Amino acid sequence: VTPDPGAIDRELLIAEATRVLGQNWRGTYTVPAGGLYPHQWSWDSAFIAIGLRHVSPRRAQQEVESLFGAQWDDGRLPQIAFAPGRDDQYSPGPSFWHSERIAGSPATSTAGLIQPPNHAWAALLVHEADPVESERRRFLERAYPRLVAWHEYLRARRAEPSGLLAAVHPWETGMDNSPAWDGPLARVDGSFDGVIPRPDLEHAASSERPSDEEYSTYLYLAARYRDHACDDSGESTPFRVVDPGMNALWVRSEIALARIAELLDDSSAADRHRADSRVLASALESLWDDDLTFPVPVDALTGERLRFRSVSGLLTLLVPGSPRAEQVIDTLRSEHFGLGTTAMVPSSDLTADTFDPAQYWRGPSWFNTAWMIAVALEERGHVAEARALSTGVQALALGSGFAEYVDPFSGEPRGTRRFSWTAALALDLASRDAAGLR
Ligand code: 9WN
Repeated sequence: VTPDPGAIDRELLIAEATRVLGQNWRGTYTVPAGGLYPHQWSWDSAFIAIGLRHVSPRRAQQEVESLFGAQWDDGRLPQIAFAPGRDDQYSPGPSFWHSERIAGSPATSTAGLIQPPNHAWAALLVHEADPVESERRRFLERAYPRLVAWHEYLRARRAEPSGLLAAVHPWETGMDNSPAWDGPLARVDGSFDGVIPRPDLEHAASSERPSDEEYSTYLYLAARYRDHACDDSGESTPFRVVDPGMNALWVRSEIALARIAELLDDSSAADRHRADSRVLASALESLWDDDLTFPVPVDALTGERLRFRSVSGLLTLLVPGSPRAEQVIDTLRSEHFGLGTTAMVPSSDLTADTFDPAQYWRGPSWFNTAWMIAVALEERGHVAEARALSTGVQALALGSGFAEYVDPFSGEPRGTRRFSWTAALALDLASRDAAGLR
């Protein structure tokens, strides 16, 4: 499925995507989708801001700032900042987390977990869209200390001896039911005691969402983390994985922080961020698996490599200078991900027994990962493949009604519709094309 670039009506795409973002805007931030996700999500907001910067740089800044309003004293940016007064449509919600009972939580109600750190990267892109408006609102000056505190949290509370950050829950990776987590989840000895609410199934088919069994473990892990005051101690979680995608985004954001520090005339801070990014980038190399010739996650509790090819490993392409990038791109082109032969890029190895074209992170193609891979291919000079992927993202976003994810072969919409990051990132690519910029 390789859509013809000439066949996309870019004006229509930009207009429709802007409409989706308008509908999902809640005054100071954007919900991922009305219905299924009625609150503010962390890495969603960063992706959304990257699209919003073309519609309204000011709104893009507010999107990020609104998430900073939910930052904890320890620097963490929470997975979810709950909309006040909404506890019905999404589980687990504010009455599950009771963040107000945990020391160091913000005034607003939030989840205790985190999501991948794409925020500094997004903040820089938002600034670059309109430096004058950014300077007028002192956007970077205000954002910088928040972003530094966020990265400090990762370093102080989440870093493993390798220096890489660990996720304490599958939700933190943003790729919740990736087959890579099957092994570590099977080792979790506990399940949630109580009814498992599934309001999500009112908005998406059960064949396209995690199972009740998976939810039982997710809720058990979340409750245990909460009951340990989200303190990141060994006791707080029996699940701890080092994910290539999360760490690649951390490197990318650390590099963005260096640039932000430079723009704020702090060259010694810029040097520090650059040095930190290099240390992280070299630690990321430890995830390379010689058998699969691909970066894989590690179970931080057992030291075991989780030998599975997931789209998360492809995100290491975002790290400049990564020595194995061309080998990763070869895998992207191979039967495992089928670049150019499938719509966008599947979330999981096409040849794996677990592959399922409809099931959430176990096969379908997602727009945020395709956008990141298109950006990385372009930066690395694989321009034709980058443009083809960008065209795929734009055509499928519009054609699917801005689906949350799509079947990699047919491009059929899966999950919910009018999904914000799908609209935002397609809008970003269309705006770059329209401006003749890359
Ligand atoms: C749990 C909001 C989020 C995304 C994640 C995606 C999905 C939530 C859920 O939706 O996860 O965080 O309830 O399924 O997996 O990447 O941030 O769009």
